[in-house]
Formats: sequence, structure tokens, C-alpha cells
Amino acid sequence: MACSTGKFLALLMFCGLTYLMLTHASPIHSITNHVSSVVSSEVGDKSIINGSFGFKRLLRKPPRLPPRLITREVNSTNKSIAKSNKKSKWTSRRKSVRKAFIHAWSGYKNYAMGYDELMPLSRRGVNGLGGLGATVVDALDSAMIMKLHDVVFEAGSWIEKHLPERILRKGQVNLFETTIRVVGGLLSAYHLSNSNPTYKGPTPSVYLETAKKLADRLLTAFTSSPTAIPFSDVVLHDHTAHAAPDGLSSTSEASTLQLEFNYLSFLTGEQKYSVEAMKVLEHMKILPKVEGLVPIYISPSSGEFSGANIRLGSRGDSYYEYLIKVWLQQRQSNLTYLHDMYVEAMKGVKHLLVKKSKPNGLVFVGELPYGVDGGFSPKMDHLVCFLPGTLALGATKGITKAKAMEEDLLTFEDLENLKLAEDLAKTCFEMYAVTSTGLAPEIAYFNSEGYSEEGLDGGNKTSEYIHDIVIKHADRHNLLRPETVESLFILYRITEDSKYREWGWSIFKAFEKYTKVDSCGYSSLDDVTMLPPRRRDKMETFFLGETLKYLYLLFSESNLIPLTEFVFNTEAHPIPIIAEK
Ligand code: DMJ
Repeated sequence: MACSTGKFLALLMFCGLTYLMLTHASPIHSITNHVSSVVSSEVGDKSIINGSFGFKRLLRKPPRLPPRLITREVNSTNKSIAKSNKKSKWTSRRKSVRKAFIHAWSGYKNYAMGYDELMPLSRRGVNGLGGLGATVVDALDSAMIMKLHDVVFEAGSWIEKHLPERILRKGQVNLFETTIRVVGGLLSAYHLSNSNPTYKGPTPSVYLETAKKLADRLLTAFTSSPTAIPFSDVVLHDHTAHAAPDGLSSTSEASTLQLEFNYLSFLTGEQKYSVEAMKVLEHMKILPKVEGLVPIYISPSSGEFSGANIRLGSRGDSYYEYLIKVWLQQRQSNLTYLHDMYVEAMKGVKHLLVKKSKPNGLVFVGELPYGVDGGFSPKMDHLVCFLPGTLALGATKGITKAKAMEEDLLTFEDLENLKLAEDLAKTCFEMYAVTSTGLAPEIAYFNSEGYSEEGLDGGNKTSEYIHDIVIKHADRHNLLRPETVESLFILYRITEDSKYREWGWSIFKAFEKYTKVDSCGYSSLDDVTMLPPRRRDKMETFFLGETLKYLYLLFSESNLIPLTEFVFNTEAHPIPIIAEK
């Protein structure tokens, strides 16, 4: 009996101890188990090194955990979160540009509809371009790209109702301005609306017919000239054309008509537009040049360049732009002369016009006001800021740098031009960043070898380049010009470097802060170095046609108006590349 009582007590103790072992795990122990069970998926059975929780595992249900990701999956999840954050950042910035466009358009529509431009402070319209409603046409394809259906409808309906009649009735217009803004805008609207039938407004053929009607009148500038160089002005209502008062045409103006006239010929099947416009470039091909560079004036009566002034700013700029773009538009073998002229000109630019500023080495493009035998001027118009974009486009022909490198398509010269494009884009951006307003002046000078001027800085004392960039009093205005953001857009597409997007965003913010007129549109400024800056009471048509369009595209995906399928005319109207035959 004593023995069996002892056995019974021993059995009871054993059962009690077993019970305690199975149920009395400490919380710390339990966390350890949890961690171990998580780790176990990575380290396998080695995790069961302490042994003591073996029974408990059998009896307890493990806590429910989210599916475990392996490191590779964690990384790719993090990457896709970062990517989608980045995407939504640019989507929201793109929306801000769209909102700015709506504000600019509403101001124009409410106070200046049908006039060439808006005066946002006086809240009225002004006809500075001959009275063809230039803002309506310049803005239309931007509205299409931004999918602003109401604006497309309003602009399209105005064009259908008023423009054909104005083309017959209006007086003097400038051949170049009318071609790049109105003909270019109509042709681009034709293409975009033809390929997207959801736009409200007139049928696409209205845009094409109106462009043709206008071009038929503009042709007089070519046909009445004794040489291949057209007269600069046309009187619409009486089909006449004449030279500017000094008898001269700007070189850039005569050579910046071809994308538009070629495309019109392609669409209508009538060769006369292309034939007349291309005669200009064929003629310029044989004229004497300075290492590919040309004077900024040309005479329609003699067909010769006039004077020796060479620059890539006003009156010279888009000559160089169209050499490469007209070649890109068709890439036909009989146009290789344009590519050759472009290549030679860019060599000339690098040899004769590119210099570095002091003390911090910004690369800039200066001028030869008295030709190659006269002195060098370290003056650079904001207009020259089209060049970084053009150089990048000329180097890769619109594909990304990465793809061009991968396919071994870039020559030494292409790489050199791409590098110059990047350097110049930085300089153009610094022309904004150096001022108090964050907006560039119309013209900047650069302290450099043989030139030094102090006390004329942009006002932003925190800029590293405050001593490099000189801004003279007469040059401190800002007309809401597009050239820098145009280049940032092209460089972003080609290099895929997001710094160009960030630069564009800071320029956009400065436009918002200092040029927006709350009650109506946006205004040019008198002095970008002053706070607050004085306003000029003018919203140029290219603010809607170019500046906001390029900013919108800069913040959009690269498949929106791809550079491999379109060339932008000099007023930012995308024109489809004509497929190679
Ligand atoms: C526009 O009309 C065109 O971009 C032209 O080539 C130059 N000037 C203005 C914009 O600055």
C-alpha cells in the first residue's frame, strides 16, 4: 500500500511537471519562438537550435503572419513603391501645368478672344501679329495634348467660324510668324484631331483647309521675290508681298518655313508649298559661310547674306534648328546636304562661339557681331537656349542616349554635341537661378577672358554663378519664353536624367509665383532681378503654344508625342515625321 501510494504520488508529480512544461512558457520565450519561426523560412531547420519549444510547437497553432517575401521580392516591392511615388509626383506636377494652362486660356477667352494676344493687366486684347487670332491657334494643339476638351471645342469653333474670313480680309502679316504659329498650329491640330476623333469641334479637314487657304496667300512672299529668298511680309487681302523697310529678311525667318510647307504638300499632294520653301535652303547651301555659320540678315533682292553679324540668338537661331529638323522630317537622301550643313555649323559653333565663364566655368555661346575678323562678344540671348535641345536631338535623332549607346549609334561628334547640350542646358538653367525671381532675363553676358563687369548681377546672392552672369539694365525683361524648358524637355527625353524635370519644375514655380495675374492670365515682366518684379501687361502667344506645352510634356510619359515620331516646329507644334520611302 505504502509503495503504491508513493508510486501514485510520483506519477502525480510527473504529470504536474509535464503540465507545467507544456503550458507555462514565458512571453519572451514566445516572442523568440515567433522570431524563430519567421527566420526559419530563410535558414531552414537550423532555427530549431534551442530545442525546448518543440512540444509547444506541436500543441500550439502558430500565429498567422503575412506571406514572407524573400529579399529580392522586398527590393522589387520597395522599388515599385518608389516608382509609383515618383510617378504620382510628376502626375501632380503635370496637373499643375494643366491648371496653369486653363488659367491662361480663361483669361484670354474672357478678355481677348479673337485678338492675337492678351494684355492681362488691362484685361483686353491686342493685335500684334496681324489679327489672325494667333493665341487661339497657337494654344489649340496644347489643349489637345492636355486633353482639355472644352478648350479644344472653344478654340476649334472660333477657328471654323472666324479664321477663313480673316485670312481673306486682314492686312499685313509677317511670313515667318504666321507660318510658325498659325499654319504650324493648324497642321498640328489637323494631325492630332485626325488621329483622335474624340475631340469636339470642327472636323479635322477644317484645320487643313484653313492652313491651305492661308499658305496660298503666304506663297506670294516667295513668288513675288526676284530670288529664292522670300519677302518678309505679305498683305493678305490683296495678295501682295514686300520686303521689310530696310529691304532685308532675317536669315532665321527665311529658313524657318520648311517643316510646315513640306507637311502641307505631303497632306494636300500639291508640291508648290514644299518646292518654294525648299528653294530657300537649296539656295543657302551654296552661299559662302564662316565655318558653317551665317550672318543674321539676307537680302531677297540680291539673294546674298547681308552684313557680318553672326549669332545664334535673335534672327539667327532657327536657321540652325531647321537644318537638322527638316532633315529629320524626311531623312531622304537628297536632303543629306542639310545634315552636312548642320554638322559643319555645329563645328563652327564649337570652334568660334563656345567659351567658358569666369570664375566658375559655365559654358556659353557668344556672338561675332562684326564677323570672324571682329571681336567676340560674350552675349547670349535667352533665345539661344533652344540649342541644347537641338544638339541633343541631332545627336541621337530622338532615341534615348542609352539606346543609342547600346546600339553603338553615336559618333565621337554626336557624343561631343550631347555633352555640349548638357553643359549649355545647365547654363540656361543658371540664367534663371541667378536672379531674384528665378526667371531668366532676355539677354545675359558672361564674365570671361577679355570681358569683365561687376555690379550687374541677377540678385540671387546664393547662386554659385552670381559673378559669372552679368545682366544689363536694358536686358532684364522676361517674355515668358520657352527655349529653356524646350531644351529641358528634349534632354530629359534623351538622357532620362530627372534633374531636367526638377529644373523645369523650379522654373514653372517661378512663373507661377511672379507672372501669374490672379484675375486674368500671365504677364511678361520688366525686370527679373527686382522683387516684386514690375509686370509688362502682355501674355505672348507662345506661353500657351510652347512654354506650358513643353513643361507639360516634360512631366509626362515619353510616349506622349514621341521624339521618334514627331518633330516640333520652332513654335512647338508637333509635326509627324514623314515615313521613309
Ligand atoms: C517663338 O515664336 C519661336 O520659338 C521662335 O523660334 C523664337 N521666338 C519665339 C519664342 O521665344
